Amino acid sequence: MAEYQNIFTRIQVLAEPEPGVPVEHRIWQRVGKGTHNYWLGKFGDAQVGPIYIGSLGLWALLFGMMAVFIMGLNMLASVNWNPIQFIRQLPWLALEPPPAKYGLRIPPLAEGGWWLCAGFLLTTSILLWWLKVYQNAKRLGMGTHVPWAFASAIWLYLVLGFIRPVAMGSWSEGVPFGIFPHLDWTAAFSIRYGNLFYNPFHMLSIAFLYGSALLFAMHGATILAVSKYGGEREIEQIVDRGTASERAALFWRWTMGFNATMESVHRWAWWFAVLTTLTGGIGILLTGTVVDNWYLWAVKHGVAPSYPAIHPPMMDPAPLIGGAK
Ligand code: 07D
Ligand code: 07D
Repeated sequence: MAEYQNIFTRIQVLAEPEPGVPVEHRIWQRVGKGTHNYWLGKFGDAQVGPIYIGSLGLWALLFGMMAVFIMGLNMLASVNWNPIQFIRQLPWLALEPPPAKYGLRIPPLAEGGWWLCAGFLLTTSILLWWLKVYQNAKRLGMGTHVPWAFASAIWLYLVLGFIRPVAMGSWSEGVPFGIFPHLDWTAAFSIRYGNLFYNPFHMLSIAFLYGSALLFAMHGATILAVSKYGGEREIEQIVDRGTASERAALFWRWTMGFNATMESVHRWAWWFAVLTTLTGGIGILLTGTVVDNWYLWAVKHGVAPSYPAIHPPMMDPAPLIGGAK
């Protein structure tokens, strides 16, 4: 007799692998017949495959692998091709964008040219993967909510590495590839532009990010709590509200006087997630292009208090030290 727990484990029902609905194929076929994996079954559906790679998927993987290869080789070169040091220092290694003196020109490979190549390949890969996601949604007769949510993340990525550098007239504004180096860039960016906390779009992005975590926790917890009444069969509960939905709704009405519906909670989740990166991208695009110093902006608009008059007037220090404009 299996014990039913729904926090960490699930009961695995093993049946013949499900091939999925037939879809029209041109060149590509689904690869494999599908098998079951016990450990994956702990996290999701135990069935693995069949997988449909398709032309878009194949090209996306190839471009992505080339990008990672270029990043890896540049990082390896930066530790004198020593594989031990490469592994030891990996989190600190970087492939940096070109220096400011090159503007938007093509620099030599060793001075940021590789960064441009890797960025171009990574962007191509991500855009092809987006097309694949869109195509999959269409082929399966689904709505296109997943690709549009993904597009919102891609918007922030493009602003960070392409749109804003172009608007600023310099590739040097882009983000380096590297685990800690990209965090250093993030901190330096905030300081350079007078503290990103005062950027209202950073505030909005944070509110949606925190809101996403809260909604995810509330929704996940609610559904698990009513799964003994079949609550995880959400579609059935939308079409024919059963005792699971009734209890879940009542719980939230008792708790806070209002409840989402089985459908609307997913709309909340989608918008909160999408708006995190949508507002974030707007905030980054405005930084340095429209607003040079968010602290001074906040003082001007009455968001932050100015320092007492005992100090000389506060100026943006960046132009004095020759920072990129
Ligand atoms: C859990 C889905 C799985 C995805 C994972 C990421 C790579 C990178 C590449 C070594 C939630 C796979 C990682 C492929 C390897 C090389 C060259 C998603 C899940 C596990 N960041 N960031 C991380 C990226 C930016 C910031 C981690 C990417 C901005 C802060 C990981 C991008 C700014 C912190 C990572 C990107 C910024 C991180 C974990 C692109 C402002 C952390 C990510 C393409 C938004 C955290 C050491 C994660 C950390 C972290 C990847 C952009 C800030 C390496 C791919 C420039 C403050 N970022 N990031 O779990 O631990 O995401 O850093 O734009 O504290 Mg970042
Ligand atoms: C990066 C979308 C692009 C990713 C894509 C994925 C691959 C890998 C591989 C699966 C994450 C491509 C994937 C290539 C595939 C595998 C294996 C999404 C990305 C397409 N901040 N901050 C945000 C907070 C500070 C700064 C957002 C908090 C400081 C900068 C978020 C705090 C300074 C930027 C947020 C805080 C600073 C941000 C990111 C607290 C640093 C941005 C949202 C409590 C000293 C970004 C407007 C997101 C942004 C951003 C949160 C503090 C700098 C809400 C909670 C003041 C420069 N910050 N931040 O979803 O949009 O990112 O800003 O202190 O650029 Mg911040």
